[in-house]
Amino acid sequence: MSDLEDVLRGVVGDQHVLVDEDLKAQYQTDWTRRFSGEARCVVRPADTAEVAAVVRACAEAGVAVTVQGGNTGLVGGGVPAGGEVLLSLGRLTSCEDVDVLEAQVTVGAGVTLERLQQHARPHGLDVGVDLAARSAATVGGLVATNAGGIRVVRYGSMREQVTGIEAVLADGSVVTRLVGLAKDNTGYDLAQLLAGSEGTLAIVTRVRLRLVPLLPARAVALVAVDGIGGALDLLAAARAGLPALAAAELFLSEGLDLVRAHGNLAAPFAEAHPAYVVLECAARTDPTDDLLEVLGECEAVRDATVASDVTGVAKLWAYRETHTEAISAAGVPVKLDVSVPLRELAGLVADLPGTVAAAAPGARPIIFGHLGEGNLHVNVLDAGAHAEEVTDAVLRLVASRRGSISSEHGVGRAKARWLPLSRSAAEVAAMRRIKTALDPAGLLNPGVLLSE
Ligand code: 2HG
Ligand code: ZN
Repeated sequence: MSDLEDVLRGVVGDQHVLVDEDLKAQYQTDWTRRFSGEARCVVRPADTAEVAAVVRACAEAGVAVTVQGGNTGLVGGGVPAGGEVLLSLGRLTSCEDVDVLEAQVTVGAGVTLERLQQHARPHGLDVGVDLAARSAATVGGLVATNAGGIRVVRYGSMREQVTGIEAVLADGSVVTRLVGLAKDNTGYDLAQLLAGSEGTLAIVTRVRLRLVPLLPARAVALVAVDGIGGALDLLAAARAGLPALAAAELFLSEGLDLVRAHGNLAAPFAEAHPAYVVLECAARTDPTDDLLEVLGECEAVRDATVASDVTGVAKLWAYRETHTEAISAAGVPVKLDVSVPLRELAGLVADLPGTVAAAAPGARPIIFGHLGEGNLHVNVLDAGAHAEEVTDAVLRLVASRRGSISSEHGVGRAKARWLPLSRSAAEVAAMRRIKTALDPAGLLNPGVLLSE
């Protein structure tokens, strides 16, 4: 092929520049099958120096770069639009020794969340972020998208775990700040600027992360409630009464029916209920008694089942964590990820079915998510040719309730045109100026986050 591919082969080795269609295929389509685009080639560098050399070569050739981690994203931010070099960071798997004194660790962008958990846990430490895609999602992608997941209620999003970063800028220069000082007020915090920037400002190649105490004793309750009002009453009681609270998740009866049919799961309760909350407590010693006490005192609880053994805990989590795969098995959904202030949550959930039906007659909204943050995953099945109308209607509804059009999955390509619903003109203009300053030629992830 052309000169650029030859230069890239010289940097990463022949076998790590993929040009054959069948080899490129798995990188060009996201796992939900909703986004795909043709990459000029796929390049798999091994370390920061190789990433920098690849970026320099692309910059010289004027060819844009799409950055990909574990390809578990949900907004098309890691697949090409067409013609880009696809930079896959899966080989950046360095794992430095866990620094037990600082409770931090430095790892490469391609390390999966599961591998990182396995690396930290023998030292009595754990990762503050956890999510269902843990076996494939990589640290670089988690940071670039500021991923959330099921522990945000306790430890915050990925951004809160980041204490240092190494990244390659659009001109191929490298910024490295991996000491992880607990206090450091020496100007702009580049690590925090890059967290959540979706690969549009720089390519994250290594990350220093804060670790949290490993809490081996877990108690999980699956709780039936009458609706969102009851779920929020339970959340308030759990926040006030359970210092060990580690997760507070939500799903509704339609989602339960779907995951039960998909996974052949038993009904958790004798009767069906409108809404269900998963509460998890994590501590050094068994937190079950505290959990039972709070459930016993909360009037919103209609029924509850509690587990603290590994198998029982996994069984209860399956009702929540298998939503994504059960939905994907039922069809290709419109996937929206929104958040509103908690006081707006009940109104939003009440309005959603009507809004969806008006945009796409016969469509089925499946609603679940992270209760603690007012973060709903609105997955709409059977929207047919009306995906755009559903997206527009739901995102406008969310904006009218002072919400965010992207709570934890990012904006990607999927929602770039709706960004002004959540960000003022002045904010978007400031973002564009930052983008232009760091990537004047628009080489990194064009079309992601900021529409072209
Ligand atoms: C989750 O919370 C993930 O399970 C995926 O963020 C959400 O599939 C989705 O829409
Ligand atoms: Zn989620």
